[in-house]
Amino acid sequence: MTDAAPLPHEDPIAAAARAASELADLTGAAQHDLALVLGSGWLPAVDLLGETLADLPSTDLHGFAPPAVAGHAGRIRSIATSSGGRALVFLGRTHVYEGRGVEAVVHGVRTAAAAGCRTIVLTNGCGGLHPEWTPGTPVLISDHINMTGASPLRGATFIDLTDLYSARLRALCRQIDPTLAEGVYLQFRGPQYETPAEVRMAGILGADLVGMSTTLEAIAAREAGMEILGLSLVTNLAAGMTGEALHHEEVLEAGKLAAERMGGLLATVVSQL
Ligand code: 8IG
Repeated sequence: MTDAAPLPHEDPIAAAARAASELADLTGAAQHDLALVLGSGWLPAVDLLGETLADLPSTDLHGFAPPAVAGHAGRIRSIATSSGGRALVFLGRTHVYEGRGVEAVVHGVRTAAAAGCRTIVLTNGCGGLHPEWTPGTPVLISDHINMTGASPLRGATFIDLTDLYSARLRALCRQIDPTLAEGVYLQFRGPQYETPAEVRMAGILGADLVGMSTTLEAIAAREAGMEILGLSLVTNLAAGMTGEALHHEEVLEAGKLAAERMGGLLATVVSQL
């Protein structure tokens, strides 16, 4: 463990390379093949992914900040997948609203790329805009709207975001589970949940899901040349869609209830990557 976050004056790619080198030492794996970021509601699924070969607090690696949110565990596991690959699993992530800067938000993604991962599965818990998507419903992310006003890119880095969320990987998921819906994920900065008016705005803009993560990670992953699968778990109906207020606890509860389905889905996907 060294600095609390990639330092403002430190090159983020160099910081990720350093973390990846420490990861190789601590896990005994020179390379990892794919990465998964497990967000709210997805953590209980981790035990179904394969045999855990190493498990460490993310703060053991250069540039990772301690977790700020209950239920966001901040650990990293190295897992043997049933297809003979090695997966790097991030349990918890750094969010924009933590105020540590965009570089800290995407440091895990860049570390995964530096560790050799060519594919990344980005998961999150989110609010759903369609009443038929009851809490516990998984949705494939087909595209995103980044409303954070931020970007992980520096300078004139004009990267293409067409097919950001791999059509190939989405089709693979639909083969595994033909009932899977697809939707556009809109990221707000948070940490407050939306007002009902903001949820209506999100719907008018073309969103099906609202959350506080994923889009900046996807952009950084695309910059690094990775193929991206985005999976949301609708843990609650977005604000104003029911008469109820939103609570962080219901988010965690929906995850526990959906763990088996999510774990099964993820394990099957991972075995085919
Ligand atoms: I879990 O309803 C979860 N994360 N912005 N809105 C936003 N983020 C979320 C929500 C939600 N639920």
